[in-house]
Amino acid sequence: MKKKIALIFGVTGQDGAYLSKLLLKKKYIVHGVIRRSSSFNTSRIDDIYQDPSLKKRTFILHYGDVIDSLSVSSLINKILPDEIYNLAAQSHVAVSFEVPEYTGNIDGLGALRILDVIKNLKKKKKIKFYQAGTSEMYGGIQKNAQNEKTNFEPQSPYAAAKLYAHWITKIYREAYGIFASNGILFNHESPLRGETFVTKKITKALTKIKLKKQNKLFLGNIYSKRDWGHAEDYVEAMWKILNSKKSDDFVIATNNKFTIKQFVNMTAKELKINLKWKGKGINEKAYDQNGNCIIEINKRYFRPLEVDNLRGDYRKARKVLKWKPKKDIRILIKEMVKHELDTHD
Ligand code: NAP
Ligand code: F7E
Repeated sequence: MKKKIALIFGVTGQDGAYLSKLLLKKKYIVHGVIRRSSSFNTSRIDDIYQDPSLKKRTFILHYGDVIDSLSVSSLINKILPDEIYNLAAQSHVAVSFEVPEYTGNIDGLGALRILDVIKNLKKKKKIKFYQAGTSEMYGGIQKNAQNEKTNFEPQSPYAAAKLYAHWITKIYREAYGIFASNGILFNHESPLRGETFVTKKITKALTKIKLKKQNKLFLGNIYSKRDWGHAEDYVEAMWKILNSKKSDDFVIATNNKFTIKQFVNMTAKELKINLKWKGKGINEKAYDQNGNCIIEINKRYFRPLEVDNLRGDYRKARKVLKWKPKKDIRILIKEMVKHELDTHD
């Protein structure tokens, strides 16, 4: 049987790495797009790298960028993949307030650039398209669990850009009959998570504090709530979305939410640190069993607008895709802490 061909934009990121590994296991030929960088940016995929001198490669990397239409078009025309996964993004919400135009260009227009090439190729090859949407699009003050019918109320340049990508995907699906689907993924984490996201920051810092290699961790708003899943489960959902009968939009989540403070407490417990919280607001602090202050709040990490309360209702994915999360927050924290203990320098 002919092997399926996938093209991943954003292959060097957390999800790109897990998705590549999943697709290789499923016997795909995987093409990944990497950006030119002055230092190596491939650490997450080094373990599956295949030397270009190898004859029958199944994992092939190309230089490109979703803000460069020429590279997007020439890569798609050359590879003619069966499936395209658009994971490319400036994915940090707080950073998007610093670089809003850049974020809009990558996270919003990036999707359009890919979709338009697919549209023009339609007669030559039917390519399926996955757009990496986000729970941040819901934003606002949400009371109930969010599903595919919940209104969007983005609260950051990142979320606004992703919402453009969400709608343009839907528009190209409906206007041109392209198999183009949106995943609306809630936060998902792993040992491969970027260092500045809160779960990685917490697991890394508390491990270092435990090992006496760091004194203190500074955090922002510890009362926002997130629905955290494991990236390994979520890339499986991406694949199921593109291999479903019909293109559509799906919420992928766990339907459980925790505050950042609860995540801190669970991580501390895993590391056998006895935490005691004292004070309120910006003066809230956490102390270890020896009375050392190891966590403080710093205004620097607060955002101009916050998304307070996210919890995803993934019933549609469970019914249509037969998908459900396998790893809960406790397993996630265990894995992240183990990784930090195993790799600390
Ligand atoms: P990530 O670790 O930040 O990875 C982002 C990827 O996009 C990296 O490979 C990055 O390359 C690449 N990229 C950035 N700008 C690009 C450009 N101009 N052209 C081509 N590639 C570019 O993000 P992630 O956590 O894996 O998330 C994957 C996708 O899902 C993102 O679109 C994110 O916004 C979205 N998402 C994530 C979550 C989550 O909780 N993780 C939830 C919902 C949606 P470099 O390595 O060179 O920077
Ligand atoms: O923040 C609070 C912060 O940066 C989570 C991205 O993958 O998921 C991610 O976006 C919460 C926020 O993730 C710190 O204010 C407190 O309420 O880990 P985060 P995010 O903003 O939810 C969505 C679904 C995506 O699509 C994004 O691409 O934690 N928080 N103190 C902090 N956050 C950070 N980063 N650092 C702190 O010190």
